[in-house]
Amino acid sequence: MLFYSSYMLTALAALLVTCHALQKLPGTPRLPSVPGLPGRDGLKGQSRLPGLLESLDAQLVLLNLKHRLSRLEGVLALNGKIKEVGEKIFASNGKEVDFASALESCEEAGGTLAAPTNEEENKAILSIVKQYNRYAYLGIKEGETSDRFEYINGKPLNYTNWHQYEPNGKGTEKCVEIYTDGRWNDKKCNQYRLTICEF
Ligand code: MAN
Ligand code: CA
Repeated sequence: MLFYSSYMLTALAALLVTCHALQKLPGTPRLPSVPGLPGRDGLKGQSRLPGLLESLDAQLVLLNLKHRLSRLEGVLALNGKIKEVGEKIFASNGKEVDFASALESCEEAGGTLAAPTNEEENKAILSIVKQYNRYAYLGIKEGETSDRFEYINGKPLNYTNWHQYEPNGKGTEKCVEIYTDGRWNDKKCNQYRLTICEF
């Protein structure tokens, strides 16, 4: 998680205020040259200050938003509402429904069903499974025509954690559940399982 110190925000705000003050001075404002921005001679008859101010203002707004978001993430993580791994956020609504309904609620919320692509993600999903002490469906299905398990976006699996002797459904168990030990089992899609989404 990234933290933006209030010092950085204050420093940027101070710079912005200084620039505003400079703009009010009589005569053409003189600013040190900024790498990547056109020099004074590059813009005939107009100051590049307004553009610079706009860009600083946008950066300050962005920095503020990031700072606010990271604080919100901190609160949600502290309360055990979300698990963050890399760019992914995992969360559950605590509901046990069949595969199609679980996928639907995840998509309605702007995410999709959680599908671990490595051990770290599997552990994060497992921590939610343990929190509720309920098996959960993963965002993995057996292909319609192929007999291979794949992510629900159709991409091939790059990580698996099958339980011993699984998958054993031979085409009759097209969904995948994760047990409370983190191992996977191919399973019929009409069972009631914990909904865990990724965002
Ligand atoms: C049940 C089902 C199967 C699973 C076996 C394991 O029959 O959950 O999907 O493979 O148990 O013993
Ligand atoms: Ca099975």
